[in-house]
Amino acid sequence: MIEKLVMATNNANKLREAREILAPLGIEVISQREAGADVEADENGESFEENAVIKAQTVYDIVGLPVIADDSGLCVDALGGRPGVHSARYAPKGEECDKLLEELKDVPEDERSARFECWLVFMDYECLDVVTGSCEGRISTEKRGDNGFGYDPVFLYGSRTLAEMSADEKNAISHRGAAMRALYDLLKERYGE
Ligand code: ITT
Repeated sequence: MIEKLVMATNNANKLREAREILAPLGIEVISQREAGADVEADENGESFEENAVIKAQTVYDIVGLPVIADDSGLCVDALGGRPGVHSARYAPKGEECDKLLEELKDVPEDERSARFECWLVFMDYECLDVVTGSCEGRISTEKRGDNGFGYDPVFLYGSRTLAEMSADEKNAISHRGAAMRALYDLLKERYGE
């Protein structure tokens, strides 16, 4: 089984979550910077999958070790799936929840369905795998909770926002948790325990 992966991301929260999810499964995750790849990929793809492959390839070309890359985002039904692939650029960091609440201010509670999606790519020599995970919920009418990052304070899973959950609780139901566990299953099948 693979014991070490490089994660192609500059998002410290994603890195932390990947470590929390994969460490108990025996896989150490090191950051692209720790691996010597201090780069920002040009995320000009039109889909989560394309962008995840671009990120993985950018870092793999430098480090030459097994790499994972996560492209993820929030798709809001009342907005036709926006911000979707543009979630990171929807608003300045720290202002994304307020902007979303403002955009949805006239949308009734039963029309506020949304989902987080995660496309996770594994890249190694002659090897490219893509797995996905999603998390269904609704957009709240106010921010709640201090945990997590990004849109977590306005994403309701049941009666709580993701920002009101502990790290373990979020990882157990999140899009990233689902994708990381799917990747683990795939690697286990290929490389054994
Ligand atoms: P890297 O490209 O370096 O990995 P990034 O933050 O730019 O970092 P993405 O392009 O995949 O990553 O954008 C994902 C955005 O979607 C992220 O910045 C958040 O705003 C949002 N997002 C993704 N997963 C989330 C989560 O678990 N909780 C809250 N917001 C999330």
